[in-house]
Amino acid sequence: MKDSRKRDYQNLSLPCGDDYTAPFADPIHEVSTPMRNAIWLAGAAVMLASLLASPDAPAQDKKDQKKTQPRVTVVIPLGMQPGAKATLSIRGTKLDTATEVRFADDAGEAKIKNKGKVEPPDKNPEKYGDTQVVVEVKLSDKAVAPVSFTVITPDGETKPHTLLVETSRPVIKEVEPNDDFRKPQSISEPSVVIEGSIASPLDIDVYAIRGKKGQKLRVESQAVRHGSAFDPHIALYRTGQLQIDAPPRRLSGDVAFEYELPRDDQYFIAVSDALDGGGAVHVYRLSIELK
Ligand SMILES: [Ca+2]
Repeated sequence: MKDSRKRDYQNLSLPCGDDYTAPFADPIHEVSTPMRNAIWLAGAAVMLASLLASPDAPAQDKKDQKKTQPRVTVVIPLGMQPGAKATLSIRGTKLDTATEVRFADDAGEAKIKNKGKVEPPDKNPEKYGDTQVVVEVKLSDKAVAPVSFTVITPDGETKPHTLLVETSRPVIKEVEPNDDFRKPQSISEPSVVIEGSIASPLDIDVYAIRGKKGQKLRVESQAVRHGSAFDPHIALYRTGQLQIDAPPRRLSGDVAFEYELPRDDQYFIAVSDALDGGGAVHVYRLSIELK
């Protein structure tokens, strides 16, 4: 079943002909040689300064400290709305002994529902966490971004972790099934944030939006930089035509691109995992703006 969905998607990945457009140059190659030298010198200066400043804090000590301190890797889902109540799963290391989840600036109240060990994706507890604490959160209706929380445990308190709060645009939930270009999830508003997940390996989420020639479509993922295991691959189609496939990574592994629409048409934004992974920690937010 999953394989057939994937094949269906690949059949729609037309070869890159005249319609293929790479809207951005790779930003790394835009950096000039004097600029690269300046960046290298700045990096060397920072390294030297850190060596001089902390002669008795070798790297191994820091590593050990990292292992004994509780740490948040990701919150599922990645965000919620002011005034809302939601159940959040906070993943990380050493969170199975959590005694409290505390929001900064009275932005919200959290009640612990349960806590324990979990299986990390890719057997990578350092990156994705092997424990979780599940909390019921009531966010203040006055909450404005950035909202952050910490988890308190007998071993100490985590660093603040960001909960995404969108106050200017509607946030809509991904609705399955949306794996098929013939049955995509239609987006009717010109500016939205979608809260979704690649819930299982080979899952694909297809969003459709109607646009007019000359309008600019801007798409941005929020996933990797917030600790999600989702490795975003985004392709843009119009009816039967590939427009953009895997635009350059920016934003610490997330994807953002802007594209001027070549004609009045229906456009499809296909979101999938670059490594065909999927699961509870493959969460994302997708910002879509048409103007
Ligand atoms: Ca899907």
